Amino acid sequence: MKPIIQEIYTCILEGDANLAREKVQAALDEEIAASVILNEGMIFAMSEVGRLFEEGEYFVPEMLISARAMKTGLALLRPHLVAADVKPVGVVAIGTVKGDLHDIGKSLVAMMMEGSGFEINDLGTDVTPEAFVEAVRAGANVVGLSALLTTTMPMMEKTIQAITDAGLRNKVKIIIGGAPITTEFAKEVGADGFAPDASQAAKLAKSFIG
Ligand code: B1M
Repeated sequence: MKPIIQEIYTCILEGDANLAREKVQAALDEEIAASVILNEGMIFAMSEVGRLFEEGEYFVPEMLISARAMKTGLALLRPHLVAADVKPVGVVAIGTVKGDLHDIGKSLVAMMMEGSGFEINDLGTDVTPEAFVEAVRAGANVVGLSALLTTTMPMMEKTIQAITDAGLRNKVKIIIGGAPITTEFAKEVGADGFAPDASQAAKLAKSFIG
């Protein structure tokens, strides 16, 4: 691993947002690919934060400051992940389901989809099934549901059910994802597909729109 990537990893693990901004900029200046900075430095650090939380070494405040450092770095990577001047191929309504406040993975998926030419309607976190239904009524062709908690996974099924009950299920493709989600779960809840990461989510959305 390049020293600068190791430094980015450490800044995020330690939640130093200012240093994370500085180091991510330095890595970009060294012409290291945004995907390498993201996957080998930043996402790797967040996995370690999760491990430390599980082991009782980190608590919610530590997770929060690491998330803040991650977001600071992501803001710098954004223009590199999102292509400019692409004609929209479709509209994606994306959000983290009701009860769930994790937004880093969802925002990454939104960025990669934007980079693939989609117009993004980012509904944020803690999004009710009704808000997703409204977004489909407003013209989304793809719905992206994110969940990071096992306790909020059932909300994905409720959201899909709400879209079905509103008579809109045949108007959209529904993609779900997040750390606890699997292909089997996606089939069980009636989603059209599951993607394990942001770039595969973008590819899947594109394959649906053709
Ligand atoms: Co939370 N948290 N958290 N947390 N948190 C996890 C998820 C956890 C696994 C930590 C752990 O125990 N190891 C655990 C869940 C356990 C479980 O459910 N089995 C957990 C817990 C327990 C909690 C609280 C309950 C803690 C508490 O209060 N006691 C609480 C819940 C709050 C709530 O949501 N109601 C909580 C709170 C928080 C913070 C607010 C402090 C903070 C979030 C800040 C924020 O997002 N703004 C936080 C964080 C940072 C984490 C960890 C450490 C990191 C998450 C992250 O951003 N990862 C996380 C541990 C972990 O994931 N290892 C953890 C980086 C991100 C890039 O990855 O989001 O997985 P991820 O996204 C990936 C893929 O999953 C995929 O693409 C992305 C990569 O390209 N993907 C999709 C995501 N969405 C997709 C959608 C798609 C397709 C792919 O299609 C639409």
